[in-house]
Amino acid sequence: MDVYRAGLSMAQWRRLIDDACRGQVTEPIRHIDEARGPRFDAIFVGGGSAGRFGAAVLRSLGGRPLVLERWPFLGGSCPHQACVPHHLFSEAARELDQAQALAGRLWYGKFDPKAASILELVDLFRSKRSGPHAHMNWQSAEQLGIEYIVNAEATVIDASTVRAAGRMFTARALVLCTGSRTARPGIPGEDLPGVFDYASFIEDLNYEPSKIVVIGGSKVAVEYASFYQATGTPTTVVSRGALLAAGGPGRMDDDMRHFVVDGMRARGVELLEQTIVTRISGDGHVAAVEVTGPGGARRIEADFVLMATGEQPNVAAFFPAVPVARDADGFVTVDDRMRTSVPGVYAAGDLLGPPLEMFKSRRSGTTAARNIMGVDSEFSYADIPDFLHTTYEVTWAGLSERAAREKFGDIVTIQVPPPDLAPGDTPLPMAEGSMLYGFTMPERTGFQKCVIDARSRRVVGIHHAGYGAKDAFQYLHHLMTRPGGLTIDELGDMNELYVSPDYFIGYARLRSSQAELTSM
Ligand code: COM
Repeated sequence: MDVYRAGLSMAQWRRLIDDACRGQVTEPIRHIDEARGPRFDAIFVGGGSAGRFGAAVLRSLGGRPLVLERWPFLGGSCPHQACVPHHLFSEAARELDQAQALAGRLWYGKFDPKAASILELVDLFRSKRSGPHAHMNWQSAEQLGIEYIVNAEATVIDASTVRAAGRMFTARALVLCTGSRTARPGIPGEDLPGVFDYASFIEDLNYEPSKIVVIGGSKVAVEYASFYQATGTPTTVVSRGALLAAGGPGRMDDDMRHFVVDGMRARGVELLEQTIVTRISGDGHVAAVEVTGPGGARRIEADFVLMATGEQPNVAAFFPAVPVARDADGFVTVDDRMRTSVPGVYAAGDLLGPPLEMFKSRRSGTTAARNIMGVDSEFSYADIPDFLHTTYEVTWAGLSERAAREKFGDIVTIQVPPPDLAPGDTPLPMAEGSMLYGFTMPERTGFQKCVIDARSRRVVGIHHAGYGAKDAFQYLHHLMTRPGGLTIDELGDMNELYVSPDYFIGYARLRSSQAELTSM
């Protein structure tokens, strides 16, 4: 189907995408300027964040990109199965947390777990997700002028040739951005009906779970378990190691991690750490998860299991035709310019491995595009701000207190609540999103810590569990990583919009007149 210059409306795009997702439109959807022939400056194999943003930048720099995508829309897994539904569920988790905690108080009625349906929320997402999809297709065509083919599998033939929609396309550079999927560890029973991953949970759920086991200890495990429990559905997390250990050490601060994990436990999530799943059992449908851990062997009944067992890259479209070097987990290795080991072939997005975050995809795609167009550009994702959701938004950037001590020796911290007070002793931190907790359950308002190198006075780590600090952190991280960094004195001279979710500006002002900084 040729949609070039067709000027499809959002409603037309939505209908077309919905029909294609249902299998009613199977032909490729082509937005290509046929008059210019099949030769491009770069072909982006995969139309997620990396491909879409990379193509937009390449075109801005005067190049001709082609994006090839197997789904009938651009934007990738983010709006379809990953980030966007996750954010919907996290917002629900936050609201439900308050509804459970304050049940029978203020305007909250008795909490009815039957009214908080996981299936209903998944259905809501499924019924409306083509709205964002349509926007991506419309924007890419109408505002960005990107040429693309969606609803078509691409096969890479060699480092400059790709076949898609029954035709051959060539380019002087390829950008591989085919994403990743959940790695299945090979646990007996993991293929039983009722065992899902974050993608099949969206695609296939057709019943209301009543008892859930989440397998894994990373972000996905923590996020989905928090949501399930917040709906009132009893949830157990089984993790081989300590929960969220992959975020640290050196990344997630120990005190913040404890606040987060203790908070999950306090809300009723059963956490089994250092525990191995030996078998998932059931007759025609999952019925139990068998585990062995510090307490011995145990059988946990469940009618729903979520595999949150890490990711593996999607390489079938290009490997081994283009034999790029890969790491021990199969992810494609690149340098800071996103160049793979094969000349002229770049890679971007989730294909590069953790962290699997959308901004990393966008920036790695745009870095590849710039370099292809001769604009020298580097992107290192070793030091990035990061976040997850429980019933809180949990955000961090820079170093944990422990890692900062190892690196700089003399460290001061600004911490709320301060280390000498228990969370329930003070209603702080309290801000938008936690005001109601501040006056009812002060131990639930949140946690924050700013880590400062005492000698240079530079802020080297920021950590926040609460509501609404992501915006602040993305800008603070930029300031922290400028050549001169961000000092406590500069932080204290900013104008805070009281009461802002993190207390760093006000507290920095209370301390920044000190010649010898002390913690608070
Ligand atoms: C975001 C998808 S949901 S993209 O990064 O805008 O392509």
